[in-house]
Amino acid sequence: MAQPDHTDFPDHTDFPDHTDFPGHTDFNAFMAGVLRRNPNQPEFVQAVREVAEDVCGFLADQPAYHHQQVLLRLTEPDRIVSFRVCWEDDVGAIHVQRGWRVQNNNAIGPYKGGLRFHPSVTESVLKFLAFEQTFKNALTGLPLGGAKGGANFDPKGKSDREVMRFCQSFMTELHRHIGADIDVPAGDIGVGAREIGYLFGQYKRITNQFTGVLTGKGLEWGGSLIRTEATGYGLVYFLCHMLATRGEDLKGKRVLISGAGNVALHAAQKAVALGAKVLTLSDSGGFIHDPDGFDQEKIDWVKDLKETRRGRIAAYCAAFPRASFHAGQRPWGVPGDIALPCATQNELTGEDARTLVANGCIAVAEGANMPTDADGVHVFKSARLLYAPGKAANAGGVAVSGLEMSQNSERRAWTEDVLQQDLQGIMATIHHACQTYGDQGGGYVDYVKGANIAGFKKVADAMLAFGVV
Ligand code: NDP
Ligand code: 2IT
Repeated sequence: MAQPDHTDFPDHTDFPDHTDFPGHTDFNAFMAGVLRRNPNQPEFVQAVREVAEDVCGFLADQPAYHHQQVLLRLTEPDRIVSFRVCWEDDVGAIHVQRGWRVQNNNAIGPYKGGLRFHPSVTESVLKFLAFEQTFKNALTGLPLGGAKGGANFDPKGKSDREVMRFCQSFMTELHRHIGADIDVPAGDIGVGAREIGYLFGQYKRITNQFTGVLTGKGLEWGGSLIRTEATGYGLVYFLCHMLATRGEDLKGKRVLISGAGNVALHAAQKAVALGAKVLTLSDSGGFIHDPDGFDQEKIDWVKDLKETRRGRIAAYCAAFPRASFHAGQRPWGVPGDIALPCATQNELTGEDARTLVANGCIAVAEGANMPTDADGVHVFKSARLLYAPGKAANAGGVAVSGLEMSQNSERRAWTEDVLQQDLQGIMATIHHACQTYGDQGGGYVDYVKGANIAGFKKVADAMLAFGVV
């Protein structure tokens, strides 16, 4: 019988013995294959490794999945579209950016996931995000596949008109690949309400259709209540469930938050509302430490600074002189009980994790996607911290995006009460799924393992039903 070409696409060597699954050995062989096929894509390999570490063990006595190479198939995106985005700045200079949409998997629903506009965006970053999104979306219990897209465009320092022209140019190509039942993008870093407006306006103009093709829309044109708040609020709901397993709550807890964007500020808002003392926020310039804590008024001040004035976080200290700004640093050295990384990937290293543990931190919940590097994850697991990966803890955003899609389909808008209840119910369900698959005995839940296996199982079962495609 003809063997697959081992030099081209060495999937056969990844699982040398199809009748057996010798666990750890296969994990190494599997990862060697992932590395070979994805050279110079460290973020993607990191995200796959984190899932494979747990899923390979789970597969050991699940021949149905490993005989069908489900994990291997999940690590090859269904497709990646890459395109040129040209735009003209306010003085007439022409710029060329690169745009992408990575459609990772649509086994359980239309592709779904955000768009990121940031100079650090590469194919590797978007592949890791689309891969993680696939598991996250499965955890929500909603019919959503996994995707991510974006461009290496930096909205910072650009005028509204420049951002508009960029968004229009980006959508002029992207519109061919998306649709309310095909792929539904949303926001992420650098893509907020303003960008979604320009993107939706251009989609509607090109196609002459008013559909739920994007989420995070304005309330006047098909958006959902609480979508803006959902990721940060959901993160804190998830955190509360984790704390409750140890008889704790948020009252009086000192919370360190990184970022000062959508996720960070709404997480801060909910944490403060539940009695926590939030001590830090940050942006790419450094972090601010307010020893008095941020109250709602201060959070609103930062929101206005970032969203309306589009300023830098350092400006906070001029308005609130008891606070200090630490240029070029991250907040993880400030003593605190809880850490909520809400900025970007790999912003919390092994060294940061050791500092947090040494300072008595009891819980870490990820608002950002993969903010903790591989070393940091192992530090948290070894210390048996309450540690929730982004794919579980920040799923509230995409969950309410899913609810926005449902509202668009029925051309109705649900009340805030209904949406709040749904969001809280979904976060509780995800927490329960993590407990089910991540319970290590002795009161310790490995939330990473729980999220990986619960997410994998749902997508894998759908893939098995479809046969080899
Ligand atoms: P925003 O653009 O609103 O805010 C991003 C924040 O992170 C800003 O404060 C930004 O600072 C900071 N930041 C971005 N890149 C870097 C970097 N390389 N180094 C240091 N700081 C950085 O994005 P969101 O709040 O929407 O997203 C934050 C994280 O949450 C991302 O990881 C995203 O993938 C994740 N997420 C977002 C969801 C959503 O619904 N929006 C849902 C689930 C996860 P600066 O202004 O200086 O760039
Ligand atoms: O990472 C994420 O889950 C998001 N940026 C939100 C995606 C969405 O489709 O709402």
